[in-house]
Amino acid sequence: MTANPDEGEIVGAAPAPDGPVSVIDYNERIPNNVGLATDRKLQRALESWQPKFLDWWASLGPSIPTRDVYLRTAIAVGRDGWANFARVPMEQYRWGIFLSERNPGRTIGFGRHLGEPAWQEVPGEYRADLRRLLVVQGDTEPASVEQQRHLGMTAPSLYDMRNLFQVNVEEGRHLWAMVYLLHAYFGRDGRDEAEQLLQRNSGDLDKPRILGAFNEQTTDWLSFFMFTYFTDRDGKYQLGTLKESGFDPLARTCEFMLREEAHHMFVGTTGVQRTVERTAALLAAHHTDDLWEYGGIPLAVIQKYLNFQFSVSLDLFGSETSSNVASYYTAGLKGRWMETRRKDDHLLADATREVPVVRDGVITTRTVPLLTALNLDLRAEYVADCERGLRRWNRELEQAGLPHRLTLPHEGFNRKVGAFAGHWVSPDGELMEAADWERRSSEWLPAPADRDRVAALMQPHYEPGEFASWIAPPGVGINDLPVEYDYVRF
Ligand code: BYC
Repeated sequence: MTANPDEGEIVGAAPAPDGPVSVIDYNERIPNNVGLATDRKLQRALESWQPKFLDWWASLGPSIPTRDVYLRTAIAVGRDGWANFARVPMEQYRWGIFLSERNPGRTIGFGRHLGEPAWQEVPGEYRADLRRLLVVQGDTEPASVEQQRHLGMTAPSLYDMRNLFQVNVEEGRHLWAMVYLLHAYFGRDGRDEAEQLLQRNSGDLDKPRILGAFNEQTTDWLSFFMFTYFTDRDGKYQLGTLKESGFDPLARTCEFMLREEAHHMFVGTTGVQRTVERTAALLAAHHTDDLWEYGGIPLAVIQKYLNFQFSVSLDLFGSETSSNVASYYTAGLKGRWMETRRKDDHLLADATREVPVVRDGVITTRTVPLLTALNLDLRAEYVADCERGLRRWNRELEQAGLPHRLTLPHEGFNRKVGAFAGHWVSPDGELMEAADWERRSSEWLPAPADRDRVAALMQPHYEPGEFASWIAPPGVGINDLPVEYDYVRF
């Protein structure tokens, strides 16, 4: 078993359970650990949504036909033991509803209801806000599957293709998680929202997905790795705040989702790392930045992809100052990252924070009530986490004896939401005129020519143990299997 200390990710066999577990019943039409069989009305409602989900998966899920894939499926929800690995035909994957164990004594950890018992039902006054949070969260899950649907056609190896499909089935399950909450707790309008989650589609001009980054195309595997690194990481942080929610079913749902999310982070961190490793080896061997002819991706292009995905992911945190986030917090709906470990009053009524602002042609700060700055509080935690991966990637360059380094662009670069929207900031943080910025943007963001050259490298490699020229093989396989195992069969 191999643990990745940065991510808490386990890539080996599932450990034996050592805490309370609730076993998931796979004899049910919808596998679950929420006692669905005892609520006939809810069961019928979800069973009528299920075929629509399967139709959606068939038409907008992975487009490459496969016989079976070596996938991990949750079999029990407990502290540790929960994953089972097997070869599964993708269309027979058992999506289900899994919540972490209930802690009967749990109380609300922040806001005006601090110390009150966590809610098992939706409080009427917060119904609209909670529904909105669930819908935004739920909307991202199928969106990412849609964005990634053609990537199987150009997988750099069977190992990578398997990881893509693992991410996809889990995003599908995360959609189930939100749909369960909408059906179980929001009646008719929850059911309507659940329908809409399958009707909006990524990039659709008439019915796009709600958040910007989920309407961008994931055109190639470098984009995919950057997406799983930067955008899935937003997911990790947003789920972390919802895990603190006073609405207990949401908290328990997110807690379990976060366990699955760790694998997505792992795919991103190691995917970019292996790409950089290959680039570093080619750079060291050939002493030229133009690596295309050697089958590698130039570091400058990797940096452009990074700049793009980081900046669109920062937009996912909303504005630096937001009355929405203040009311979510005060109401006890959405907490802070690691809320329970924070040593303050968990009310934040008098606290303040500096937030960035562009004023009179300069980037400066202003002081606002902390409550309204909680999107920035979360974003700052996220950025610090992003830096950790960057250090890992830069170690590859260091170890190859190269002076080059990857960097995160300035928080104001390429932003469409918040204080920097409508301003033109370079990756170094220089405020520019729009025309100058536009003229230089192809130095900073992937230009069509860069994307074309990356796309040209994306040749599929479907022989076990074979890897594309632009990426190094991983150190270990999945679940203690060899790297050259046939993780996907056709
Ligand atoms: N695009 O007050 P503000 C994941 C809207 S990823 C478009 O600053 P707020 C995953 C905003 O809705 C995690 N619109 O925003 C990853 C508001 O509209 P209204 C997903 C945007 O509410 C990979 C207005 O602008 N989960 O799980 O404080 C693969 C004013 O905004 C955007 C969540 O996000 C945008 N980027 O914060 C698979 C958690 N940003 O109300 C999955 C749930 C803002 O005026 N969502 N707007 O009509 C939330 O907590 C909050 O809604 C947001 C925005 C953090 C998104």
